[in-house]
Amino acid sequence: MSETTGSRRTQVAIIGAGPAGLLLGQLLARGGVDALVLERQSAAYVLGRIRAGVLEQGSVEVLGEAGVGQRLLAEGLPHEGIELAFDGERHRIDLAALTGRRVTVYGQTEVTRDLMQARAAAGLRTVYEAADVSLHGFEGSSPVVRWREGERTHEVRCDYIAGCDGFHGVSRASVPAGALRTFERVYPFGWLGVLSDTPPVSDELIYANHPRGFALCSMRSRSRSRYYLQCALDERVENWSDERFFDELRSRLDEAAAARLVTGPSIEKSIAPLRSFVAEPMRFGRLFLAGDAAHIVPPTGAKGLNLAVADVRSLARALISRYRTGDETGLDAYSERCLRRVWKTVRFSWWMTTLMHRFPGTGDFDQRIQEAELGYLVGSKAASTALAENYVGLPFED
Ligand code: FAS
Ligand code: PHB
Repeated sequence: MSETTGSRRTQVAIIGAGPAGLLLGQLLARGGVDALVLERQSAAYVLGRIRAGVLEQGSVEVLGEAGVGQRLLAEGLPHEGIELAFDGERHRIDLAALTGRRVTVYGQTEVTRDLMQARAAAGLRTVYEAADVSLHGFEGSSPVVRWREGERTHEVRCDYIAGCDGFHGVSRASVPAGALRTFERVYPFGWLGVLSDTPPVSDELIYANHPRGFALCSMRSRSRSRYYLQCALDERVENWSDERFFDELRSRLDEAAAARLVTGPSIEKSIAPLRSFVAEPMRFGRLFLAGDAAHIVPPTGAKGLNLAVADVRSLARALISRYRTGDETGLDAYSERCLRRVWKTVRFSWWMTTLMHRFPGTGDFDQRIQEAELGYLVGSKAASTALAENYVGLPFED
């Protein structure tokens, strides 16, 4: 029988210690707002997940504002272009020339590590391995969050709950049925990803559209590469030796890139499904959803993590304003403001996925349309600029 220990109090209970939850906690702390972060997994488990690799310029600026930009600025790799490969050739999209902005390659794992260290250094509390987290009373004015640590049940009373617990979290699942409208598209393929301590095949990212399927050459540093292959939904990681992976990657690259590919033992290998998903609205009384808890994009546009940063930036500003001045207009505008940018980014990620992947059962007509769009894209400054301004990140609204 679990026993309930004393009830704590905080201003904001944050569910999830991924990048969204930790960044929100960091921004709130700098704004004088108290928050408790509750995470289902251990810190080591959270750091062990290999996810995003590209930060928009706006995300870099927000992480700087949060006081966790030092290592990012020292170790992050500024990238001023990406390459699109098709028909055996590579075409550079000059992001900086077309938009005046750039992206930075810096792994999500490192962002999360920087946020974890900053939170610990400030003596701010994160409960890891919080089991059976449950949300209560967020439709009223005194929400309560409960969880279990071993045999003990704990609870915290708060003013607001931030659901930063990802796609499979408890927050969105706690919203009353019918109060939520969801939109979803599941893609008929996944991404098989490999991390290896080998020098990247190119200085910039290569997105390849090939008859055998999509491939992406990315990196984490000048000595650590991140590669992805489009794969069937029923693929299993154990069917892919390192040798088979790199042979298939080589077959999807142009000759020059294939010749430069340095292979080495994989230090991580995983398959991720691809989906587009949006839940509307992103607020329910005193519960606010942010990041993957509210939306999912296929990683083709490198947007998942960056969208989470944008949500959290807006929510932190609204909560700080509410506590400082009592002004709740930011909170009231949060959902509609985030969703305007979310849907534009969902569109871009869907477009990039549709453009670069081979869809099973695609007819000849659709194939020719894809080839024509690629040819137009790299030959038109207007079309390349449209890709570039989405890739470097759309402006924040507030
Ligand atoms: P996260 O899922 O990162 O964090 C949510 C946290 O909440 C997790 O730590 C989880 O353990 C915790 N949690 C869940 N349920 C809980 C509960 N009941 N109680 C307490 N805590 C709970 N984006 C890119 O831009 N590029 C990529 O290449 C890319 N690859 C990805 C691969 C995979 C397999 C996945 C799943 C996502 C990928 N993404 C990628 C998207 C990813 O980077 C997310 O956008 C990013 O992690 C969003 O951060 P959060 O919203 O914090 O969600
Ligand atoms: C990555 O490095 O993990 C990465 C980069 C760009 C993407 C997706 C993933 O579009």
